[in-house]
Amino acid sequence: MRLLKALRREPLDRPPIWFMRQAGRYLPEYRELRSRHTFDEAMRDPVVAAEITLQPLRRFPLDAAIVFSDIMTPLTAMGVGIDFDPGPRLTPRSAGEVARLGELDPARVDFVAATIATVRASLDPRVTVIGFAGGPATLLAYLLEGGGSQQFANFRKSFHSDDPAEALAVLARAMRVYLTAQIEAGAEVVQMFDTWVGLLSTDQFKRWALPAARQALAGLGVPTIYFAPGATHLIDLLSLVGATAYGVDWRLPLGESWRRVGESYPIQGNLDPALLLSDPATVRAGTVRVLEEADARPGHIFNLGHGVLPDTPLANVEEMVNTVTGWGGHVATGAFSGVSETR
Ligand code: 1CP
Repeated sequence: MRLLKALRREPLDRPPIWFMRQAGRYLPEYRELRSRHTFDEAMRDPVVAAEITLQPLRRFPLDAAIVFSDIMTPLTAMGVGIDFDPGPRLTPRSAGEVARLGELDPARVDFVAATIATVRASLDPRVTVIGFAGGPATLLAYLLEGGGSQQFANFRKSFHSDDPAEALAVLARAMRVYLTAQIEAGAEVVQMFDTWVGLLSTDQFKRWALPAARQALAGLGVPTIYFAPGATHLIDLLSLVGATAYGVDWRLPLGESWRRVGESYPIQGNLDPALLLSDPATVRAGTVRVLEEADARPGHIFNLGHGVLPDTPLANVEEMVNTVTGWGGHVATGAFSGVSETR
């Protein structure tokens, strides 16, 4: 509820909070479940995947649940074999081979839809369910490299020596189908993670990655969030993606990111996940700084600037969440007065 209101830029008593990788290795209960299932098994079993999705919600009063899956999962339904160790490992392909991957059959990712339906049915209706997909450029990066990489040289080379347009169009069409299946199953918001798009130049982004992301997100019928970390050089162009809201990392102060994305868009971010490796007092001060940068403007969605790191102490996450959920009392401007929300 609170997240949906922020996405409409309605005034709220405090910003909504959720955080990327909120279901994951920093949680002892996640590590316990994962000790009994591989990543792939956990993701493909809707009972286990729903349980992992709900784990952070049992600890913290978050405003959203993000389905436990991976950006690479839909590619398996297009015939790409992927191992997780812990990141994705696959046989590298050429841009031409990616262009020939074909369509995504949503029946082959029905376990994601089943997870979303289970999560939606077991959650307080005020908590928003978020579905997600990888950005076409980011998926292409993994497909060309065969996994994570220091330089992503094959990916960057393909923008000089191949025309990646067809490969990106195939991935954009597939992600559109994948996001639509998640929305039909109950996802109320979808986020596109374009983790590696910042490796591209502004010209490459404008010519290739941006139209593909735009095509995947257009007209889905629910609010969309486009997240491009490490892409400060692209920030003035982000709104051309056509999403409802934009996620930004910690590299710029939130206020500056917001101005450069455009004051009329909701903005999500931007606490540095490395700050959560410190101590509760430092976490509180850093969280307050983000809230002050947002300056009580409607449309702020509190989040990290990237995923929570595996070694993050729980006490620090708790301090961050408590600082945000207790923030209403600190609001000095009139923007939120008269509005009360329990979640
Ligand atoms: O238990 C484990 O060791 C597995 C670690 C793990 C987890 C918890 C992987 C492998 N994927 C996930 C889940 C995941 N991945 C979620 C779940 C929902 C949540 O946020 O709680 C999401 C949204 C993702 C998305 C994802 N996967 C991204 C985009 C976000 C980001 O961090 O930039 C990326 C780049 C991936 C690829 C991937 N999958 C896993 C890892 C460790 C990686 C990245 C490492 C690499 O590039 O090698």
